[in-house]
Amino acid sequence: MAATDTIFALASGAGRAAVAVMRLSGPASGPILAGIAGGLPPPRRASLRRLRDAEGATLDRALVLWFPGPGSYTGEDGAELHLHGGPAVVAAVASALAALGARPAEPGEFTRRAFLNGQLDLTAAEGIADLIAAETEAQRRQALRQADGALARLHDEWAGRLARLLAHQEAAIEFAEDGLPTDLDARARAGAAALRSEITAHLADGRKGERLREGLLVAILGAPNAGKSSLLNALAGREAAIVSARAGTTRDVVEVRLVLGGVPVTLADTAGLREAADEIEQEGIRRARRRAEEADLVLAVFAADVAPDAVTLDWVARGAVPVASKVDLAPAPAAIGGTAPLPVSALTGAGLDALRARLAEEAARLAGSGDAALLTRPRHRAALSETVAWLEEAESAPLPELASEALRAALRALGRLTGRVGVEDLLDIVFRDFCIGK
Ligand SMILES: Nc1nc2c(ncn2[C@@H]2O[C@H](COP(=O)(O)OP(=O)(O)OP(=O)(O)O)[C@@H](O)[C@H]2O)c(=O)[nH]1
Ligand SMILES: [Mg+2]
Repeated sequence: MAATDTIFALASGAGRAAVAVMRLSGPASGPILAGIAGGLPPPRRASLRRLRDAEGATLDRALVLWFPGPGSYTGEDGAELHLHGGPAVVAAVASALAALGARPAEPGEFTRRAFLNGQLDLTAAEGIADLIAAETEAQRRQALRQADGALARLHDEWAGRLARLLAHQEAAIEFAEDGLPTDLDARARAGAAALRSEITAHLADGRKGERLREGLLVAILGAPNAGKSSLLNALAGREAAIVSARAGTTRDVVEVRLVLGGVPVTLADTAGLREAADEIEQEGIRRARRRAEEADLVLAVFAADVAPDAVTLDWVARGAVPVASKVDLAPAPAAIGGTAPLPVSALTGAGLDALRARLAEEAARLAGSGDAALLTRPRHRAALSETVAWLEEAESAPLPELASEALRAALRALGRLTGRVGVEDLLDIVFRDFCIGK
């Protein structure tokens, strides 16, 4: 349903800037633009205009653009005002727009309207939100790919196949009623099995897309005094955590943000693990364990001049990357728990480049490079998991009618990915070119 009100918002960032972009969308955009700019400019061309309020006082001289719908971002009539970027200019123009009948937009409302007007699907809208939030190169690539419709195309291909399977299944039911033999039921079920294994393979992506979107968590864990905080500071390039010769210095989780291999990484320094008497330290150790459990990757740090303790060995056995610190004091052991540790010294800087390279490699393995059409949100995973469950149901349903119901439910679940295609729309398309002689 088309929106009846006209909205405006500052499209550029708040605060002082050379240019501020005010955006308008909705049915009254044309009259409002004409009112403030002294007439409508030609469509989609920048024109320099004097903007005036209702009393005729000049507000600013600005570049204005007129975007008649439906070929606009939102699909509605819209406009842009490229103002001088001072807060007072922006405020004056905003009140003039409000006086002409527009209202301030809610967050995301322009893109919401674009979705409701069929200009983009839900995954593309999410891609645009991610593109605005992207902080690293790999995140930018992933967001752009999704905004360009990579996930939507995958969805369309699967939905098209599923709709055909459903059409076959329904034809099988009708032919059976007419007493005609057919293998349509068997074909539909085999097709469901093939589609299910394809979607399942896509779900088994190691949450790469989600990890890249959210960033990775790397926890530094180890015994007290192992040199964990010194390592965090060395990697961060600043004294983020307190370092001292006293065991049990770090009590809370200290986090720094890094970019490794194009992936945003939160590096968390934690309290040294030991049987602590002090209740503050005990709480710190509890937090350290919790952070490590949540982490995508754990660095198990031990000092090269002290044999690694059982807790460190245990984390290495669970897949943590062993790091031998303080190698300026003693050589690193060749292996601990069957794995060669990475030798580093926070004091001399030895081994830090190799550790950074290893972390970048792990980040790429865990989060990808943003170059594939991956699932980027839990809701994508939920929609596809439900689709898979219904497909399984369709394969094993005892009656063709039940298989047909399950396929219909699978199509509905899949449609939630893009929020765009209803089951009935797809069936119309399929039945239009699916001649079954009836
Ligand atoms: N020689 C040498 N000393 C180091 C190195 N890294 C850390 N140290 C020293 O080891 C001691 C402990 O360092 P921290 O970084 O505080 O160790 P930690 O693992 O964070 O200790 P807790 O927070 O108590 O668990 C300090 O006296 C550091 O100066 C290193 O690479 N070489
Ligand atoms: Mg510490």
